[in-house]
Amino acid sequence: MSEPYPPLRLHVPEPSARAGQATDFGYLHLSPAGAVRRPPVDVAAADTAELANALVRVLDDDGRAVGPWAPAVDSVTLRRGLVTMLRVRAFDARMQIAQRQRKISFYMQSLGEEAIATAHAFAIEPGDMCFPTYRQQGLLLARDDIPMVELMCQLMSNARDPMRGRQLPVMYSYKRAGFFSISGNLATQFVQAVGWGMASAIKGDTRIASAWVGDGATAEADFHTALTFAHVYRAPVILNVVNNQWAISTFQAIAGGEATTFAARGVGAGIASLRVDGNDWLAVLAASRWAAERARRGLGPTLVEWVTYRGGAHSTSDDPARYRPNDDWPRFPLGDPVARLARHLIGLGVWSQEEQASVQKQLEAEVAAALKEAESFGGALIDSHVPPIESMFEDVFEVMPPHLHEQLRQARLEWSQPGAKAQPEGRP
Ligand SMILES: Cc1ncc(C[n+]2csc(CCOP(=O)(O)OP(=O)(O)O)c2C)c(N)n1
Ligand SMILES: [Mg+2]
Repeated sequence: MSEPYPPLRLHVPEPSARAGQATDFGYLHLSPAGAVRRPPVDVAAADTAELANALVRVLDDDGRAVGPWAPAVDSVTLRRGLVTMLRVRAFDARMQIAQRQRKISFYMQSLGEEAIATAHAFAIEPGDMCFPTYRQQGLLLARDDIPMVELMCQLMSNARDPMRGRQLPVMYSYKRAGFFSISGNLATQFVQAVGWGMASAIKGDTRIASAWVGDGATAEADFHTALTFAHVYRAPVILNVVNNQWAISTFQAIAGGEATTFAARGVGAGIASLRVDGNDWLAVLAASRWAAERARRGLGPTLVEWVTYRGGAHSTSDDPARYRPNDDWPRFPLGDPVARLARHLIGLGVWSQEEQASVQKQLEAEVAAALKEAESFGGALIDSHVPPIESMFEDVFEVMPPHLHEQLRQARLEWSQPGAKAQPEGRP
């Protein structure tokens, strides 16, 4: 008689460590810098299977750029790349404090992930359209035409908020900068980007799309739907998966990153895919250029998994000390993207610790001045600022319909009653 089967059990993935313990980062399966081959842009999707399971890296432990992925990039661009990352970090740090000071209600920083959005911004062209999540502020802060003060006004929903308070803080929107309105509904970015890329091809345009999603959000059906459409129609799109190891308090293994990689999802869907060191500014630049070139040449989509670590809390409403070790980020084997690029530039003789300290000071002054200016337009929570009642009704329809006129009249009347809680600013 054969042995009876044991009772069935489900596997529930767990991170190797929780608070007070030490994470075993062996699960990351890293490749040495320079070890992964760089195929031609017209590679068949199936021939990228090995690349989707390895890790494309350029900067080695001594800060040298090695291997076939080392991009051609001049020292002016490299310096700009580093300053941009420092700018994002300075902005994030100040906004984090501003939330604690009750100047803004909510913030989401990209600490530790700055290389991904900033280097990607250097690899795409004006007119291309990014469909970002809330952690790609680097795409905007890499540009000269987006004033920092305007982002702060958005965070404050004040009189100069380009979104007029109709988006949650952090959910920026900049058509002119190729930055599609951020949606809080995760993974919608993927279907929208593929659709936009398909429309670009249908119109015979040359512009490409860049889609963004986190490790956790790949578990959404939209992610898989987008992959199917992108593959079938060879949509001109870069499919970015930022694997920062966590989805709020949920470890990436729960979204399916334990026994396979997120990049391998792309290969399974017939899409050329790469797994890349997201803390290596040069690797991000090189892989983004490679993917953009494929899209622009009509070779179809590329899925890129950027391996990184969410250095800070998920948002200002989160406390990661409750679910992961505090020293994870300093112990993360791929290090700090800022320190790694700085080391490379110092090695090339085009940067120094002293210059970094002085640039840091300048950036902090830039951020402080922008915050002061933003506050002058009202909106800091601590000032109990209440926007004019009219702003609730204006700019919804091109011409305000009669029923809104009537509601506005009633609202004005109610606000003017004695005992109304707060008096909004009147309008002449
Ligand atoms: C469809 C949907 N489900 C759930 C949420 C709530 N939520 C907001 S952020 C988040 C975690 C997302 O994690 P990940 O995709 O890894 O991105 P990260 O925050 O790490 O950048 C969740 C579950 C949401 N906004 N939308
Ligand atoms: Mg995540």
